Amino acid sequence: MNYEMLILEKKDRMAILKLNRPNALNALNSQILLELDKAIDNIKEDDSVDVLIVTGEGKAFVAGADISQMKDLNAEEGRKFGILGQRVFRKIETLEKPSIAAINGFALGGGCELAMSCDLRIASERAKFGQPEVGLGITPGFSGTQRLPRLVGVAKAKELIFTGKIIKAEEAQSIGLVNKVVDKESLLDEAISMAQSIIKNGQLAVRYSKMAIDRGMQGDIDTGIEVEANLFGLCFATKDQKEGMTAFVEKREANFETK
Ligand code: CO8
Repeated sequence: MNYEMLILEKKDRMAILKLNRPNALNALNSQILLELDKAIDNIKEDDSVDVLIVTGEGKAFVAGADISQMKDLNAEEGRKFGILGQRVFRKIETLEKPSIAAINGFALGGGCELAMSCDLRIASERAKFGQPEVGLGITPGFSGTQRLPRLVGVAKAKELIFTGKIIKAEEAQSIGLVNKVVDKESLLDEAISMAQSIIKNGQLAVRYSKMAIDRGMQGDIDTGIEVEANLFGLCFATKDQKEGMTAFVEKREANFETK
């Protein structure tokens, strides 16, 4: 599969997906969103991939949805464009495999929303975050109004969205928007190292854990607890559970089947 605006590299059970439209700070137009959609399908189906890393080429992660493309849209076209981005980001969020956003620079508007659709976020110290849409006369449209309050709490999300202010990586970490801030040079290595720490474990257990957390966070706690009980039970039908526990008892490293 050839991409014009993405670079997809696979190695060591990881897929590294780089948005590659640096002249427009990787702004999300329909083409790049449709390419992202295809790339996620490809990663979902590829059994050689356990973890997805998303990053950007150049000085931006993503500086938002493409303002030039959106400028003259009518209400129906705007709605459709919003739904396209929402659908692609939801596909990333619901991918069984864990995802890490390696945020190399500006993550504004749709860029912040893309980062939030990943499970984990590592930021370069130069990264900047914000939902500046109200300054353009629109609301966040790729589910930022839904994911930001879930990540940082309602009051902080309202502050960021109502003021449109841009915050630095350190502040993003202090409010829980990013997991870790690292220097610019080591960003990708840190993301790869985090991916490796995930890959060494039983992948079915990782995926079931993701499913339990996500289902639980979106519903009531009793349903979440029931989901956990069922997935926990299911683990005992896997070779990974037998291997993981046998390896512990035999005092050796586990060698998981799903690797
Ligand atoms: N869309 C299109 N082009 C962009 C975007 C963008 N979001 N951001 C930057 N670019 C382009 C610039 O136009 C410029 O192009 P050119 O060289 O042809 O003039 C090039 O990228 C480089 O940008 P700058 O010269 O502006 O670079 P600076 O380093 O001076 O500034 C900034 C960097 C501060 C990031 C600045 O580019 C900026 O403010 N960008 C816009 C940020 C923004 O407002 N983002 C939110 C967009 S709205 C959104 O994401 C909504 C998502 C949901 C949509 C739902 C649709 C219905």
